[in-house]
Amino acid sequence: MRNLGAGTREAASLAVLGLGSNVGDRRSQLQRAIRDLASSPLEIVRTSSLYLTEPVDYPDQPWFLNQALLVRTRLSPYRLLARCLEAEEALGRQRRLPKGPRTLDVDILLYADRILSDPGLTIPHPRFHLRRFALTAAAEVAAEWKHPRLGLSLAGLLERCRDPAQVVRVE
Ligand code: PH2
Ligand code: MG
Ligand code: MG
Repeated sequence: MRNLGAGTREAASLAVLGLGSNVGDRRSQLQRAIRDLASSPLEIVRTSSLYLTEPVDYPDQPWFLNQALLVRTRLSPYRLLARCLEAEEALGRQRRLPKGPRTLDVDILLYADRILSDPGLTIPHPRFHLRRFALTAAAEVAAEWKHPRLGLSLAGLLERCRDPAQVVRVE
């Protein structure tokens, strides 16, 4: 593995992370996740408001608190993903049901202008541009960021979003 420690010449990249929680004390879990992520080789540039959001895909579960982070990091997309999964595990996430209830979910929504479609990692996140809960928070921290596949800004995608699921700003 490449050494990404002190002295690396790797340029830092911006990324947008989507956080969600719908089990336990959602607000404090998101706060803990942000503290945990900030202690990794990752700088948190902007933090969105918190949004109380109606569950999508699998409706029979509690409402989520969702939030987005604009971060700057020298971690590669894969190492950033590993860091996101570690943050989930630190909060005791168990995966009983795909898309079901969880203490913490951390997804990479965007990573620089990268497009990746690997079995373990798709960037941009394949559905976030269709989901009001993800787009609303992401557009708050990076409104002008152009989606590299779709060529539209997050603000523009949010304007076009037809997702009827409710999203309520709570801060
Ligand atoms: N995450 C899911 C499935 N459904 N719904 C909302 N409102 N917020 C989420 O974060 C969410 C979801 C799978 O990751
Ligand atoms: Mg998710
Ligand atoms: Mg996830």
